[in-house]
Amino acid sequence: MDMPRNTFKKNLQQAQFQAGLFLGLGSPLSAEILASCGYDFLLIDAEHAPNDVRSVQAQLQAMAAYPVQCLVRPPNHDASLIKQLLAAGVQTLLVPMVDTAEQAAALVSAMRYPPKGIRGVGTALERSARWNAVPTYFAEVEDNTCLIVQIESRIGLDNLEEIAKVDGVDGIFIGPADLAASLGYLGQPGHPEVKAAIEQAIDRIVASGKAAGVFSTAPELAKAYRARGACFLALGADTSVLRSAAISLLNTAKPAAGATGAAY
Ligand code: 3PY
Ligand code: MG
Repeated sequence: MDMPRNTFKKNLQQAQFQAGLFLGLGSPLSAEILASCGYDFLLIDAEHAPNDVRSVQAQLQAMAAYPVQCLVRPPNHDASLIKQLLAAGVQTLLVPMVDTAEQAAALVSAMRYPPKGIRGVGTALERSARWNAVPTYFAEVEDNTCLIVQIESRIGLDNLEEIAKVDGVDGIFIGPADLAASLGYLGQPGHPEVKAAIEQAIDRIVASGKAAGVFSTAPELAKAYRARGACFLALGADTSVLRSAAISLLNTAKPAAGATGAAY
């Protein structure tokens, strides 16, 4: 069989706009429902949501029949966890809390086979290579593997150009909630100072030649970040979509029964 294509990476290279949603429900069923909705990408979150390698794999399997790109956010930079996630068939990782070029380089190394990196070879056991059913796997794996690093701290912003220079980093994604906290605005990701910092970061990412992305649940912020040059946006999370839709429905029968709350 053919190597599964990483069209998310290809679209980043061509600066083609992509809109996505974070998945925190940990459910193959809800992942499949969302895969049918037309998003360009869905990101299974294992940083804040209760996902492990098995639940990630089950959601990838549920979404495999749909033309949606599946990303995963691991909880940390651990190379052996990254190895397991890649083995499960994840082709794009979005890694949180990257503050330095050294951290970014270590992540690239974790995702590449020797001699370029440290990823172990075990394709007979891996969904990534469809258990050796993909004859071109080793020739095509690097072109179909994508690393997005998250910058979400003051120190990460200070090091942005150095991080962007790392070969193998395909894109940089700004996390407004953590960045707001780092800048002294905990719980205020839409604060004007945070917005200004994000816009400057987008300018610098675009100038570096790498793709820029942002998590932006407020439509007016999403619009502003896109206009500034961000080419991939996460528009929210399944948890918030479920909660706000449930509350809106309840409000049709019992007005003002509930408030949706923040969506980050
Ligand atoms: C943040 O806003 O900190 C995030 O990581 C969202 O993706
Ligand atoms: Mg974050």
